[in-house]
Amino acid sequence: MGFQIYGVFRRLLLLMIVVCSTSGATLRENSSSSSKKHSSSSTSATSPQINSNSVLVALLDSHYTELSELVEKALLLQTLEEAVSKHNITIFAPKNEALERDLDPEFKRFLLEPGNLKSLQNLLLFHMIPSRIDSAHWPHHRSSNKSSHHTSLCKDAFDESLRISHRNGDDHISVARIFKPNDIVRPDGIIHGIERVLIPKSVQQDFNSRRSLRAISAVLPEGAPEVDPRTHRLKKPASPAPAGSPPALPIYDAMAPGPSLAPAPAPGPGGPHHHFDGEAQIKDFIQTLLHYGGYNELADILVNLTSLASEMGRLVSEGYVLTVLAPNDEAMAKLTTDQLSEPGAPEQIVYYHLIPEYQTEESMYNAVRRFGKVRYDTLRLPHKVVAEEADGSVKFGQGDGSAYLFDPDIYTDGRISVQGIDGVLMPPEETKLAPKSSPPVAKAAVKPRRGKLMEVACRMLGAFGQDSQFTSCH
Ligand SMILES: *[C@@H]1O[C@H](CO)[C@@H](O)[C@H](O)[C@H]1NC(C)=O
Ligand SMILES: *[C@@H]1O[C@H](CO)[C@@H](O)[C@H](O)[C@H]1NC(C)=O
Ligand SMILES: *[C@@H]1O[C@H](CO)[C@@H](O)[C@H](O)[C@H]1NC(C)=O
Ligand SMILES: *[C@H]1O[C@H](CO)[C@@H](O)[C@H](O)[C@H]1NC(C)=O
Repeated sequence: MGFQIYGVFRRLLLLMIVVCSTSGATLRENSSSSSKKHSSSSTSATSPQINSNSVLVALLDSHYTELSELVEKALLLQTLEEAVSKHNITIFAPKNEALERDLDPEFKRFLLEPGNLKSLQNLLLFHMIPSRIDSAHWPHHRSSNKSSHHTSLCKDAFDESLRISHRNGDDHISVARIFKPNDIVRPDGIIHGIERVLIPKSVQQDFNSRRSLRAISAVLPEGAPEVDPRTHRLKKPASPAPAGSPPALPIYDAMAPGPSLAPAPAPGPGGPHHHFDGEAQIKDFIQTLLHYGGYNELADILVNLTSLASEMGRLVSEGYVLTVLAPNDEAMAKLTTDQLSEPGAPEQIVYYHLIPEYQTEESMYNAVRRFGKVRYDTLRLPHKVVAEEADGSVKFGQGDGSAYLFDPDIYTDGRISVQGIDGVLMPPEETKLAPKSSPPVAKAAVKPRRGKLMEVACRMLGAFGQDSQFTSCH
């Protein structure tokens, strides 16, 4: 009921907007002319005509009420009318829950602030592509040569294409699952329903710099001088570095000394003042990994087996950025017991998958296309990981030990980026040694489920009589 009335209201609103904009155009175009009759016929030829069968009318009338409301709030109707008068458009419409519930409330508030209209417009236009993309034409194979990269209507994201891919039995646009392909089909466009909001980097950056500015200004009154636990010297007073600028020390100076096989410490009460809440961001990305599916082993290692999650949280809190190359569960299952049983091996393995830079699928793909081979630093000094283009994707490592970028941009928030890969990477010298010293463990033994790393770690801890400390082992 309410819906129907709402729909009618919307149609009226659109009609009003169309009438207003055409008559506005008429006035503007013909201010010098007094021949009204002539002018009205001429404007109908020049200014965008909106057909009641248009995809725009369908959008405003659809169950994507949150999206259409935002399109109106962002004053985008006229832009879109002009777009559909020239070409078809494809709209990837986030379902209402994605815009209502799933969006970080702080981010949503940011978008709705009048001063941030441009960010809201960019965000919405990022969901629209200036051509007709019917689901019948989507690539269904990752090495398919059909171009699956599309540029959106968001001009500030011209270098950030949206990729349509097929994985885990579903189509995705960038990170969002397309749950209703071809939901609404009209002569001038198509609407596909997607499960989450796509956020262009520019908007993310605007938001992050705004947020860090606010966080820093909130912290500004300095308390007692602090002693740096790493150097045992007095911490320098907060440097006047601009908000969001990277920390002065290289990330290696900020890392905890030496790997230690220890469960994550319980979070202490009231943490220190951080510019960024790195812990929350890490938690968020691990939640995302778990929801995404197929990355439980890595999540388990980060959270339960080692203190890496809190270590990463601390680094991010201090302003460092990280890209996580996340091996999926299948890849993890192929690790041999020998590869895991050295003390500190899980940390060393994970450190080799952490790149102290913020990279997305897009930026890495562009880099390997442009430069051929790219070497990224890892947190496992001094080893670097090599990336190159292969089969229209990014391939890391070399030879047998290589892995494809398989699930791009699982999580990207401007500080942490998580890229799913289909293999576990080892520094070159170790890939040579590892298979020799350890015949692969029978594959069948690998499937069951507490992670294998967990098993090994629990066994080791058991041997040292520390079992009781490590609740996850029971
Ligand atoms: C939109 O796509 C349809 C079907 O491909 C085509 O017939 C039509 O001419 C296109 N419209 C515009 C404005 O390009
Ligand atoms: C796909 O593109 C690559 C190079 O970009 C080319 O070597 C390969 O032959 C193409 N494959 C098909 C099936 O066209
Ligand atoms: C950590 O261990 C607990 C208890 O065994 C388990 O319920 C939880 O899912 C694990 N966390 C992750 C991220 O795997
Ligand atoms: C408005 O009307 C005049 C005729 O008086 C016509 O020549 C012109 O095309 C119209 N204005 C514009 C700019 O289209």
